[in-house]
Amino acid sequence: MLSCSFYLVAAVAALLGSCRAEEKCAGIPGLPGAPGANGLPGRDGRDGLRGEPGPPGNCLPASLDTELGNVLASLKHRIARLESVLALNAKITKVGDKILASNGKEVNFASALKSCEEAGGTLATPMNEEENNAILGIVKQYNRYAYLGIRETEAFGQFSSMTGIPVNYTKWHRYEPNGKGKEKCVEMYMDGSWNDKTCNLYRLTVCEF
Ligand SMILES: [Ca+2]
Repeated sequence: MLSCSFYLVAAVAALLGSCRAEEKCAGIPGLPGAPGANGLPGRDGRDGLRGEPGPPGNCLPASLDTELGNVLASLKHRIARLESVLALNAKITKVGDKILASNGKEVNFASALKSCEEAGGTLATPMNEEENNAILGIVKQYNRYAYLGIRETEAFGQFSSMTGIPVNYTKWHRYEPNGKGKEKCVEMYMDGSWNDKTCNLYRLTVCEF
């Protein structure tokens, strides 16, 4: 019995002794823990290095610029010749930067304005004596009164162009305007003078471009 107990104690002592000798015991590895929560965002980093220069912009090379310039000059020359042909045939009248033209139709103010706008212009609006005379030339050519691109504003006796600009130049006939708010449109007489008139009459359409 004694020898059995001795061996048992000796075996335990040997086991403890071997653990002490290695300072740690080899156990079963534990399960991995759950992932931690995300940390706060870090601070901004420092500026990066300067990049390479970008590609060149859309500037045209000088040679192509010259070529375009020649094309434009050629187009301008051609358009000028076409204008001369149209003017020769009394289809258009050039005055300053404006081109005047009529389709020869006599309609009410709204229809006349619509025709001009659909063609990319507006009703002829004389801004000075030269332009008034140019419109008069067309009025005489067709021998018809024409509506001008001038209308009375909400304020009686005040007239403005279709874009709302008050007219500085005027050519009222004697005792005109006399509509007192009842003649909102303006017609040109055969002598180039103006008369405020109702807008529902049939007058020559003269456009400016
Ligand atoms: Ca009148």
